[in-house]
Amino acid sequence: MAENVSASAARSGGPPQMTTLPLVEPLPVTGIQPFTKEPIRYIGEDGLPVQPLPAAYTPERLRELHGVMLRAREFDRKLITLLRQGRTTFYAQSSGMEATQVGLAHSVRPGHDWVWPYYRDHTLALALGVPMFELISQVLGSNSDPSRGRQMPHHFAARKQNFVSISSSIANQVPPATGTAMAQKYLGTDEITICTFGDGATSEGDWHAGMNMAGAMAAPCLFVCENNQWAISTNLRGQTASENIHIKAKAYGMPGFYVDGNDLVAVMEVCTHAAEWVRAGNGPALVECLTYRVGSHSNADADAEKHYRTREEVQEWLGRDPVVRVEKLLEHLGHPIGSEERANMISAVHREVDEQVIRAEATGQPDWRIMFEDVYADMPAHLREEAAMLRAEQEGGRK
Ligand SMILES: Cc1ncc(C[n+]2csc(CCOP(=O)(O)OP(=O)(O)O)c2C)c(N)n1
Ligand SMILES: [Mg+2]
Repeated sequence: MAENVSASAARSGGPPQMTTLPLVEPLPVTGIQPFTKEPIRYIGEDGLPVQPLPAAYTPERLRELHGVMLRAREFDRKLITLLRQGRTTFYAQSSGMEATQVGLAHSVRPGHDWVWPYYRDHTLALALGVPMFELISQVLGSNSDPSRGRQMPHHFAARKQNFVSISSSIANQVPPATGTAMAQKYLGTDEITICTFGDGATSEGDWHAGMNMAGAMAAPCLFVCENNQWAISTNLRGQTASENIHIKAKAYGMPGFYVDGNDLVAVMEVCTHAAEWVRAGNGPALVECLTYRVGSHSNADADAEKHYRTREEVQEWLGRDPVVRVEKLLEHLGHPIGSEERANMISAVHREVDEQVIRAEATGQPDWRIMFEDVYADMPAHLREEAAMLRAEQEGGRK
């Protein structure tokens, strides 16, 4: 297929030939290798380093990153409250997955690289600098929502960060992510694409199509599996007979990295290494972050423990809290976050959310007319007809 693309491009005088059939080259020795048996780890569960921390992880930097993680955690907590108050209708928390998403953000150049996220990636969005106001406006479907109430709540997009609109359909972001990466390569840019998905997504045909094509075309795409071990009520063993997810990368001709997704430093190091490998023109890479969703799947299954998983399992993973792990590391480094300081940080996030909710709600609800706008330059006849019908209904209702 690669040859066909190149041949047709040559005939049409189109874009330059793409490299065909990339082979997995041995990586430069950096300590970070693909296809490890165990997840790569820098900070143990007790907060002690299990290998030397790179010099960049100063206590100041770790405190800053901890603040990003805690902000996302408390954002989740507050948004669940909004949901329970009936001010929005859908929310999917990412609590427990902060190290994965904040760590991954570190390897992205916001507004330069392109991100095809999935629906649990608001922590990634926050870490990439998407304003909380935009996220809250989207969840509320207010006038200040960049998608103006036309998307399902909690399905964000952020133009400035090249953060593509989230789709509810599992894995259908994967083929277009590969397409984006192919375009980046054709155009000779130094951009890369980052595509995220859950463990459940790897069972979809779209996932295979996107991964296979990316491998065959050596597309500069970093695929990141946020393996939280559950796809609603299906656990990882029910999802695949493979020993893990990253091993599947071998079949697509790309390196597969395995990382402890609750270890911030490990995710940052592995994702940065993988992104640099992709950026250097080696083709795609897959990173599997092993983590856990400690909350419910969404408000559609509020009582997960009663139905498909045990309270003990959740407790075990709560004991591996990625935010607490950074706190333990800071304590070990002699820069602890005191309980009062932590409480103040939490209050500040709660205030921030409250302020942004008030600000977003004050912009009101989008007018019904906008559903017909921004789609076609010239509105087709059938839409003009529907708009006229709705207008008549609205005006009739007002009498
Ligand atoms: C094509 C498709 N099939 C089924 C669903 C229903 N569905 C919504 S979320 C989900 C689980 C996905 O799990 P995973 O990919 O592991 O992501 P997680 O929710 O665990 O973060 C399913 C099956 C869907 N949205 N789209
Ligand atoms: Mg999952």
